[in-house]
Amino acid sequence: MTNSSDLSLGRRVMAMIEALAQHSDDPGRITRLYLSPAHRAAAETVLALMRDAGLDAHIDALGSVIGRMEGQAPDAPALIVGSHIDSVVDAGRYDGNLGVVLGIAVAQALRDGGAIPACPIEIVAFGDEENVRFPTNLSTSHALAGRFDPAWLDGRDQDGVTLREALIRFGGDPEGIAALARDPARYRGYLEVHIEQGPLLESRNLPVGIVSAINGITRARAHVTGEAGHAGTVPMAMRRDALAAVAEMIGIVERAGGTRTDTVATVGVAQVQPGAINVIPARVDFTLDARAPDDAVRNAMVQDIVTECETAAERRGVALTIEPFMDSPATPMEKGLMTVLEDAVASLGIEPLRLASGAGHDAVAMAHLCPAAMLFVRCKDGISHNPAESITLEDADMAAHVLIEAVRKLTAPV
Ligand code: HGY
Ligand code: MN
Ligand code: MN
Repeated sequence: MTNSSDLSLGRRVMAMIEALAQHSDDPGRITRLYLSPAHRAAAETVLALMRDAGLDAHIDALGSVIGRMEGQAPDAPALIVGSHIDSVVDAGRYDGNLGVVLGIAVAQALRDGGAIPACPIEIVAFGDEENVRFPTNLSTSHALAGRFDPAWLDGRDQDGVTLREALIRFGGDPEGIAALARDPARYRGYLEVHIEQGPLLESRNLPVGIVSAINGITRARAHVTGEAGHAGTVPMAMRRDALAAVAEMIGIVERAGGTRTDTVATVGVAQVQPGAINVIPARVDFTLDARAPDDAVRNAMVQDIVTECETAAERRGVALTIEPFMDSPATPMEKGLMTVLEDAVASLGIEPLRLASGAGHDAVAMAHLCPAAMLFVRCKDGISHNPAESITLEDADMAAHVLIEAVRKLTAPV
């Protein structure tokens, strides 16, 4: 069978993408951090879209939006299709959102086609996949897998607001988190469709690909404390300049990340205090994000970074503290589900290509609950975490048809 589509599914997907793109905490760009007002508005839009698609939908205690389509056998293990609706700062409109609206479009297409799946299907819009606002690790999907860390509730954002306080303001329920844990016996699998956020599919002229594994991630918050002083009077040799120290440390991170072709390391945030042109910086708070497909390689790289930064801090007479808050293991996708996705891709006349994911995803957390697999969708120039992120209508439509084929196969009567 090949895909002689009228693109109507793709158009439905792109329309829902635009509906979600309206919700941002920053005028003129897309920023939708976990539990922000824009996240609340987007969650309510997803709730309405799910209900329009015939799903029984609600927003859970942590702010995830859950839509459920009953099957012929209500107690049969369900299939989950999901992704996230939170974003980074000045984000693109497809990262995460695409996988959510594709799930909704597929559920609606099955219902409109009169298909009643053998088992229930749940569509989920997670809210804390980027982990940009709080020092968490895929908190909303880990909660479904029964792995929510209560310490996350006390984590603070850059304004000092705790996750607990933000959750209550959002309308969530800290006391209801434990009950979110799902029984593994009641779930047959998790599928996530996501933009590739890299250039491989485009280079191979393929609209979609099957994810083989997701790289491991270490994230940490670091703090360097030196001594404020007059920029005009303190001799260079007598300074304890926190920003000059961090500049050296950023070089250490960049070199460590580049020692292998399959590793990366990034300092994405650096906040300088007091931040005046004529004051020697007293303190810098910065972040570390280090990744590799192999956990031993990642851990060795992180250890090298820490050791070299500590040496630099000592030589410069500044204090360095490093607070790791994420240790996300490299996660292979489940072979059986990968084969279902490969067969679905091939049935539409596309060469099934397997590729690794340098980006993290909720599938890492969901793999603790049930078998998990991902389908990647080509994105222009591989750009993501950037407002220039884009996909084509045709690829959105193709992804929807692949997902329909896979969902049909996984929810067929046995
Ligand atoms: O950072 C990541 O890999 C993902 O976008 N959260
Ligand atoms: Mn994402
Ligand atoms: Mn992302």
